Amino acid sequence: MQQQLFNELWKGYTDQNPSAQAIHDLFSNEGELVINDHVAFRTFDDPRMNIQVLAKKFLKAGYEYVGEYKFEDKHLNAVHLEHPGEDAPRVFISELILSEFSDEFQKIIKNRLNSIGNAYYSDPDLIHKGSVWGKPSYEIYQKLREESEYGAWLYVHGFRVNHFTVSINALKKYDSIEKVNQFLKDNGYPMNTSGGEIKGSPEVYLQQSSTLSDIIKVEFEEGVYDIPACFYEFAIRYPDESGNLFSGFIAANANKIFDSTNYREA
Ligand code: OOG
Ligand code: NI
Repeated sequence: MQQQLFNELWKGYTDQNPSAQAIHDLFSNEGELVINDHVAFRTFDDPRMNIQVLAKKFLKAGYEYVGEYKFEDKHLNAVHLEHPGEDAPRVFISELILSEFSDEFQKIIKNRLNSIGNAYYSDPDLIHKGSVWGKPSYEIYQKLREESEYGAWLYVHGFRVNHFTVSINALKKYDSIEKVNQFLKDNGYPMNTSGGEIKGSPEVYLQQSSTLSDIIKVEFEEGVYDIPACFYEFAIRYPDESGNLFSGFIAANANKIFDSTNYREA
């Protein structure tokens, strides 16, 4: 039942980030079944568009809140939702805590958020809408980065799925994160090495890795510039003390996954 929603999200994501489709096809061509462990979204903690607002679409579809996370150094809150009745991907939503930034940073973001009517934010399809605010400024993008790469990314890209995640548990031949990473590197995809290529360990029941975001051309007020968009993630889960596969997220892993969208030269 969630298939249509995830198909739409996949279309928007792969249209913008062709490497995700290419990697998906590489695994399919190896005879692998590509299943999504989770998808992730980013937002600001402004009450017009915070986690609760983005979660609405999923709550309506039968999802429930399961986990809560905090990232002090990145000034983020996050939650994850699961669908109790269906084999649907987990949904991870984070939000930037604006009050923890400089006055100037807050002013820039507030101006952008106020540049459109509040009705835009109550659209149930907000999660597909991307940058609802029109052309960004490259100078401001670079300025926001001094305080938050996440904030700068969100200022430009707006509301869209930030990554899909391949479940390594569902792969046959590529049955470890080491094998997956090697396969990606052999095919020329640069990996996020922040905190090491593999985030987590069997001891915390979750290992993750991700590609670096695709660099795409974005039209700014000042002209067209190459900047990072979205990435593809890979996750393997292990049984916890209860004997069931661990289903949550690990803040220390996630903290480094966020860095996949950091600005870098093309
Ligand atoms: C989310 C980073 C965290 C995970 O699986 O722990 C994450 C983001 O980059 O928006 O995806
Ligand atoms: Ni993720």
